[in-house]
Amino acid sequence: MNKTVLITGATSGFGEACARQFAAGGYRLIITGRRKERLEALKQELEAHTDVLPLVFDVQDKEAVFAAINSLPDTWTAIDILINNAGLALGRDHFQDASLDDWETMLDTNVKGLLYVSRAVVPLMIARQQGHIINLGSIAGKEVYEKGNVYCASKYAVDAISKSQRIDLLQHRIKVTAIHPGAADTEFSRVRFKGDMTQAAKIYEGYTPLRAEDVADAIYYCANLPEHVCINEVNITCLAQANSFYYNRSGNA
Ligand code: NDP
Ligand code: 8X3
Repeated sequence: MNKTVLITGATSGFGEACARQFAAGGYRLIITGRRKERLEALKQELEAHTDVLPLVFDVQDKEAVFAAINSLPDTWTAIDILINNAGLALGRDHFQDASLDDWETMLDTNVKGLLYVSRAVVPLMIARQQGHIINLGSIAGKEVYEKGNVYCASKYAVDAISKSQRIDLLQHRIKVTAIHPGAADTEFSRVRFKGDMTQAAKIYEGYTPLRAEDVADAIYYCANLPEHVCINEVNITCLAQANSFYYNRSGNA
């Protein structure tokens, strides 16, 4: 096995869990994020198993994204799988109260960042007439919930972009899979509530949420099917969650 996977947002949560899972499966890893020290620590941990190339950039920064991908060493340009995972929610407020800065950061990261990284990597896949793009959407991109407004909008956009990538890249034999998880206990809520651990913990009260490894398992499964098979999308929640609104918080799930 000498396939290469590029994972955005590998410093935490789903991305970090994917890095471990794909390393265990023998993939070569390009791991990206803004927190350099975390990328270096992950490289140190995983390089006993596989080759690891850390790249530090902010997906919101168009020039930095293209500079990083366009200056990949020749031995790293054959990217088989791109996991567009970097993303975040900021705030959970009614539309009329929400911060415009938070809205812009979510759109710049979850939508524009995903577009920049995809546009930078897709030519490398087209040149080889093969590849697999795996985009992290959310159940928030399937059903809008109160106070979800622009985060939900950003994930609806990921859903739409995934569908259109699948159509436009069809002739180039590139698979596109959208993964739509429900509540998962990562750093996501701590980031959303800007370090307020009490508010973050409340999200997961009364039930067992998904773990990052659960989502990485689903991603790994989708990435390792026969060449002629593509799972187009996956909606994945914990046992206690039916959709964006209905949770079983009784403590029995
Ligand atoms: P985490 O907060 O644990 O991880 C987010 C990752 O994204 C980090 O590695 C972070 O790296 C990276 N990231 C954020 N902003 C940027 C940026 N501007 N440039 C580069 N990297 C960035 O969250 P999750 O693992 O839970 O989230 C991963 C994805 O899954 C997100 O797209 C999220 O919206 C989605 N999701 C999460 C769910 C959940 O309940 N946890 C459910 C459904 C979807 P760094 O800070 O080092 O840059
Ligand atoms: C994260 C899941 O329900 O917090 O995308 O929006 S939710």
